[in-house]
Amino acid sequence: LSTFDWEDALRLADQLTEEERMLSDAARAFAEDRLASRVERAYLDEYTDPAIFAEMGEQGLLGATIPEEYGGLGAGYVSYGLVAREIERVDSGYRSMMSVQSSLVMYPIYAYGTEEQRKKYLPKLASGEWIGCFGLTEPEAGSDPGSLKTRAEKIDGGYRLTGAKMWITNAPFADVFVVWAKSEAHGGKIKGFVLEKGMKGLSAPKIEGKLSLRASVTGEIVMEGVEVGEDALLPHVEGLKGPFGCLNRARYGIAWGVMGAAEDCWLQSRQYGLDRQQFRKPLAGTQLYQKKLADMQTEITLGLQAALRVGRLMDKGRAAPEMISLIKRNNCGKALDIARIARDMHGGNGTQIGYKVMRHAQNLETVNTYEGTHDVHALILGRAQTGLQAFF
Ligand code: TGC
Ligand code: FAD
Repeated sequence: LSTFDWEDALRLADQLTEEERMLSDAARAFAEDRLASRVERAYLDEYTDPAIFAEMGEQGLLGATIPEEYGGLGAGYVSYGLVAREIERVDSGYRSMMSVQSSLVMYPIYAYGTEEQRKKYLPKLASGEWIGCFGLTEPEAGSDPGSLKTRAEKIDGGYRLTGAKMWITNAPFADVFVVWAKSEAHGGKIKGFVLEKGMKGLSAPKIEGKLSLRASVTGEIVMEGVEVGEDALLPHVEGLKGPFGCLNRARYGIAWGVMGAAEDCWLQSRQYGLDRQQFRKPLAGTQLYQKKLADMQTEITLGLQAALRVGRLMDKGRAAPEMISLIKRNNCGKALDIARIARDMHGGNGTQIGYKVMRHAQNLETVNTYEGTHDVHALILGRAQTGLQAFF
């Protein structure tokens, strides 16, 4: 039998290719050097530095799975997941910024757009020169996006869009807006449109006062009769499967990302327990403390292993959306539990920004909610095994 590496209990690293390990190491170095140093101030001030996009772009971390001819790395989905894990080890908000740009803006333009749209948008989104956002959710359509109300009317040479989107990551400083609307010219079916900052009737006010993901800006998208040409339409998809095709990829990345945040909480808690003495012994020498550390290690190890399995299947084109629901739901729920317990294990210090665990716990509240809540993914899995839909 071999020795046990407590930090990598099932030897995840051995299951990666040399290229995957290199990209993961580069993402970790970037996150430590460029993101870790600014996150506390950003979080306290509820400030998002738009320069982060260009810095991520320089490292090749935006649209990693997009082919090189459009500015991506042409990397696989395991690589994309490893990047998400390293960025979210620092902060879920920074991972949000990266995954919206990559999976929710670049992917639909690549998969559903024309060659002209790909050439116009993808290289600038990959470099971070342009920032993108994805508008699906509305004030009255969250878990049920099929009931969205944004309308695209047909006008001479294009469309007129009217409606409002809510809770949109990156929106207040976005240059490119991928929005989903019911199009009268397509029998009322959902179609995707690419809007640009500065269009008449388009605005994106910031939503103030979030107590979660404070380093990632969130806004509304207000469309008051925004007129666009035919070239704004994403022609190659119709219906809810358009936005869901993007969400499959982003949800998969989140399943890796949250494990990064959970690992940070676990490692912080272990070190804190070794350093902190109460009752004349280290906290880490108590049975209760060790049980919590063992639970964290177990859930993180299993969650990463499951994410790797789904990533390998995605790279072979064999992953089903329900597999992604399973890992998104499990890993978000487990990461949130781990962060809350880590906060408790730090006692009073756990409330301080410098100990990180409470920031992770606050962030993971959102991550457990967006891209399909914990319960919505349970209903997707329940429907798959019973054949009965329980949404309504
Ligand atoms: P349903 O009848 O199930 O499906 C309607 C059509 O969509 C297709 N479809 C999918 N296609 C591909 N992948 C998937 N995962 C798909 N899920 C559904 C389906 O085949 C069908 O196609 P067709 O051709 O037959 O019409 O739809 P429903 O209305 O019953 O939906 C139910 C439900 C709950 C599953 C779904 O609406 C859901 O997942 N709700 C959650 C909403 C959500 O995830 N919103 C995310 C907003 S974006 C966001 O949060 C970004 S945060 C990013 C960040 O900052 O990191
Ligand atoms: P609701 O759908 O109203 O759900 C409220 C509660 O009811 C939840 O617990 C839910 O599980 C439960 N529930 C709902 N339906 C059922 C049911 N049938 N049975 C049982 N329980 C049910 N959206 C975008 O389009 N783009 C973005 O970039 C984006 N970024 C976001 C960033 C942040 C910080 C946040 C907070 C949200 C973001 N979202 C974004 C929106 C996000 O996807 C939604 O908040 C999420 O899908 C849930 O919708 P809702 O908030 O309307 O909650």
